[in-house]
Amino acid sequence: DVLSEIGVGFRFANWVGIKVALLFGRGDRRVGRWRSYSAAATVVSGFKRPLKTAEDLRGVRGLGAKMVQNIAEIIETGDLELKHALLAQLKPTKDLCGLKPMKDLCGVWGLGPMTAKKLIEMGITSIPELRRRAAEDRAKSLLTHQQAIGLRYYEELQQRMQRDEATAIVGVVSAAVQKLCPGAGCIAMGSYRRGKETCGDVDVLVVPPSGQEVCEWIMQPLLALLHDQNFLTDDLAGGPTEATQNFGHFKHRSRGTAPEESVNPLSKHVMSYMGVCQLSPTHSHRRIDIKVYPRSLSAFAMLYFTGSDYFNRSMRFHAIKMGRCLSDKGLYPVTRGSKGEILWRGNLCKGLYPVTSGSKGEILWRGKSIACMEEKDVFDALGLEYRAPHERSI
Ligand code: DCP
Ligand code: MG
Ligand code: MN
Repeated sequence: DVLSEIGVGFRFANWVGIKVALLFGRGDRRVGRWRSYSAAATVVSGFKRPLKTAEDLRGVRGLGAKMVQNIAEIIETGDLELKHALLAQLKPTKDLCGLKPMKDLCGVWGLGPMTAKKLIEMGITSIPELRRRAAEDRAKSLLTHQQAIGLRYYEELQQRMQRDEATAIVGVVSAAVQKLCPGAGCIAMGSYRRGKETCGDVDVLVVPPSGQEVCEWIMQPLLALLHDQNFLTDDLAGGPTEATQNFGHFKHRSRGTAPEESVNPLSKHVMSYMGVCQLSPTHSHRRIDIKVYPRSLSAFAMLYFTGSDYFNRSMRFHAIKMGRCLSDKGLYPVTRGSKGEILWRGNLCKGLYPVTSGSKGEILWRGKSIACMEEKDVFDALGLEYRAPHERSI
């Protein structure tokens, strides 16, 4: 618990650290330290045997000698003296005074620290000020289309909704899906599936009817129908006018030596949409994410889309330790490179070879995905005990 407390501190420190680094153009070395505590907390919380003495941790991967010493201290005294020193170090940054403009501006959907920094340099330090300047800026060069939508609904999108509103929103999407493709699955993901009382947005996964492998064709007519119903009010990404093919599929670096099979041919049947919806004119605008996946990828998609993001990171970290790579589309065996490893060597020229060297952890080869029809199969393949969605909100 003490470790995860520091782990939670890490999440905060990491957020603040990154923003500070971007704001002042330098890295915060303390962030690295928090990262190792966070990793240790993940390892310890996933520890299946009873943890009685530090001896039980001997040989566990991901825990350094110092970390084992810290854990021994926690086991013996129930506390970690270092924790107080570390948390004390955090104090100056916990006061967000200087960071308030950064925090406020980054609250606009689609607006990241880079744009925020630019805006702050232009003297824009608050949402009202940003609204004034964006309205004056006739050329609309100040914000992207997405950021402008984020700014328009800033207050509404800051609010989390109650579960029953999310239920109603999924109901609208589900009815439209059934109309277009009877028998297709339409499942609420994200915080909703994890059983949270409130949801920041609504995440919906559409999977083909049983017996069918793909149904990505549904995305365009589904969006058109939901727009006609005045349910969708704005498109943020993957909208009907864009090619809705998923943006995130595996791009292999050309200099690598991965065989053809490293590209998952099913990923071209994945569709991803982000937008804004409204149940009725008296309801608030809400963020909605809709994804369509092939049947054989649905277990990986559900696992990813259920989250939490932190849980996903832990599971992916575990997969890496096992020489695998877990994504929303598969669980692959991989070979990773080490730092400085020579990936390509050209012809001898004036006594020297031109070379391309790799970085640590870079994927050099990726095999075919292990087939998993259910989420539990993914846990099994990774040697992990199954965790139900409501146990994934770490
Ligand atoms: N996800 C992820 N990494 C990210 C973003 C998302 O792994 N950087 C995955 C895990 C999330 C899921 O997608 O649980 C849905 O993303 P959301 O941003 O909608 O997060 P949640 O639904 O978990 O929380 P919220 O209630 O704030 O929407
Ligand atoms: Mg969500
Ligand atoms: Mn979402």
